[in-house]
Amino acid sequence: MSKSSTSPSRYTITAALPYTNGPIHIGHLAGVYVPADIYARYLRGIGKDVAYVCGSDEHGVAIPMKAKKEGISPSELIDKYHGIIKKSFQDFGISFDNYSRTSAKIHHETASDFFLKLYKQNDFIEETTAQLYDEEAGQFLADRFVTGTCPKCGYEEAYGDQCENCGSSLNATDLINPKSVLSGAAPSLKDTKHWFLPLDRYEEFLRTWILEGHKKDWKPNVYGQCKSWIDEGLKPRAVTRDLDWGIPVPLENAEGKVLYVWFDAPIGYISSTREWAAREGKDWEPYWKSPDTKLVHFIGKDNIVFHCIIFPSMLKAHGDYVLPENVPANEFLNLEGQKLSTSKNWAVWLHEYLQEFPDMQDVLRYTLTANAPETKDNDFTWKDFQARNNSELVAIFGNFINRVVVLTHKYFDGQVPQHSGLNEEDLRVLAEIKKFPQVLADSLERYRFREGSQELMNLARLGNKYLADEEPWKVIKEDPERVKSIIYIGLQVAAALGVLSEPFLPFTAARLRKILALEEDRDLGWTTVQSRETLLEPGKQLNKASLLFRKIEDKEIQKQLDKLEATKKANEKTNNDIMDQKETISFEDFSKMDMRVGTILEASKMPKTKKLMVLKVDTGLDTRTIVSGIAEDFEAEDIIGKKVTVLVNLAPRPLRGVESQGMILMTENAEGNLVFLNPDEPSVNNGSVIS
Ligand code: B3M
Ligand code: ZN
Repeated sequence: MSKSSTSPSRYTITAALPYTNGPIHIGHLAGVYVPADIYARYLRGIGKDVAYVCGSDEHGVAIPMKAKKEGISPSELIDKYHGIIKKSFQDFGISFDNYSRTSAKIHHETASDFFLKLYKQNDFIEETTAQLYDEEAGQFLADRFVTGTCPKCGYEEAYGDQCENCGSSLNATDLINPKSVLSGAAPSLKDTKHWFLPLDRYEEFLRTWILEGHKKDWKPNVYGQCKSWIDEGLKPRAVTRDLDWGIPVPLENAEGKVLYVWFDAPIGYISSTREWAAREGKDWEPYWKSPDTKLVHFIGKDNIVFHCIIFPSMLKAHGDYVLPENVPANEFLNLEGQKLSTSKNWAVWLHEYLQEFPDMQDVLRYTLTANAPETKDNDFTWKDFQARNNSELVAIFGNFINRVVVLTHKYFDGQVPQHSGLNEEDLRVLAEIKKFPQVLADSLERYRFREGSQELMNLARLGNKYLADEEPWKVIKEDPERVKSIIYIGLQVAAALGVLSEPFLPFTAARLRKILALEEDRDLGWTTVQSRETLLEPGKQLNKASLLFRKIEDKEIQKQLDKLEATKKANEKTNNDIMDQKETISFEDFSKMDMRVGTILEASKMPKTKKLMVLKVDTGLDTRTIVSGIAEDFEAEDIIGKKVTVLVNLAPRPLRGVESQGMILMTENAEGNLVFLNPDEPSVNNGSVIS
């Protein structure tokens, strides 16, 4: 394949380190691990030097929180899920060169050294500031220990360090109405010393490197998020925390303080590379410091700010590292129309899939790639999974291979026939085969894995259609010589599939190469599919045919749907578990609130957010703007004219640049969907006081 002379020879590919607070599910696979694996396998296939690294992310507040919930220690929790995650990746064919873990000694050393270098270079601001503190729990509230309303988008379950709705990175003190996850109390403020990375100092560097340098080659969803953060102004971010779980800050007078998980975790890519290089007897530094290394981070969209703004600023400050060439973040995958949720068990867990669909890793790989949320959130349905398998993998790819191999055994004792001449259609098919390595490379080099998977299926279609058009099972009666050419051509397509399918369908490719007895053919690869005249030489003895895919029956899909239905019922029951009553208030406390009946006059979704809607509400007192987090539950046109209950004397607050002047009161139904609180008597006028 024609590759530009400047294309790098060495690649470091990283995949987001999964938290060891739960197993891997299809959202992780579709967003990060399957596309990264396709890319790594492809690059190896074209002869590149690849380090594909990952590992478990074992620090951060999410770990002790989950450990407490499971009644075990954080160490027991990380060992449990590190084992489950690592094994499920192996069994699913995610071909990391190394899968490490951030509790490893080599990572503590690497992260501590990294921190100390920046500290000694005065790259941090050391400051004592007032941080959120839970008097009842007796501890500071960092990250997931506190939730509140995101000041950027109004999402009401934002964490202290990040808002999962708009992806913003936050300081806990930014949250509106913060609440301790430990005690439910409103936190107080208490002074504490931390070290801050002054991101504002890197604004010019980030503008040049990203906004000018990667305007064309970074995905619009990634570039857009970076631009809005940089344009909104970057602030210093604390890179240490008051926690007892994590990497101790390697300084005197820093007892009880650890590195912030998002400071240490990306350094985990470097320590995983070091661990791999030590094991392989390689030098790790070229993979992170050589200018002819291409660094690519595979992540989900909620990790963009950490991989495009914070970690690159850290690498820049350190001074001798390369910067990521691309960060092709995917959007989110939903399941049967609902957001995937670890806490609600609304997921297809990888380790469970592998038990319930043994030897069908490639069916899930293919379905998740063909429907990948590359440019917008997408939905996984079990019906589609069945259709992708039955109508494409079985009916096209598998059917073609089985036919051509069975007929080779039936007519030629399993030997590749020596043809006596090729006609125009035969030559056209041979020419088509030669185009596919470049066609696929063009998709994969641009991280378009969905497109690539469909191009691969087009190669299978080419073979399937050729065979169906040529009908060797009929021609054999009157022209057996012709059948030699037909089967010869069909087998050349099969051999090309045995090579080019490997990045997408590694298990299938291995089985196919075995059927075609191609394992010993060491030099048959991506470039030779294009350059070599004959991929399968006449006279070569094939192994016996075996089915590459099997049909998935309706009852198997129904079993999965029933499983999700049971989860939904269990969640409804939990939803109905009534939240404890809040602390008692006085009548005068209550009487301070001024609630009125209002009517929604206008409604529109707020751009670039998932949950927010901007409403114009007639409160009887006036017509005002109110921003409400209801966009995932209602369409704008459906709520115009609706009577609502409005808290009219709530202090106005800016949400994503729009001033919200009040709050619409909502509650949830049994399915967890939002519903309005409104008078069931339509004659109640706007402005009527609720008391
Ligand atoms: N552990 C995954 C997440 O935010 C996080 C990625 C770290 S990559 C350095 O879900
Ligand atoms: Zn937000």
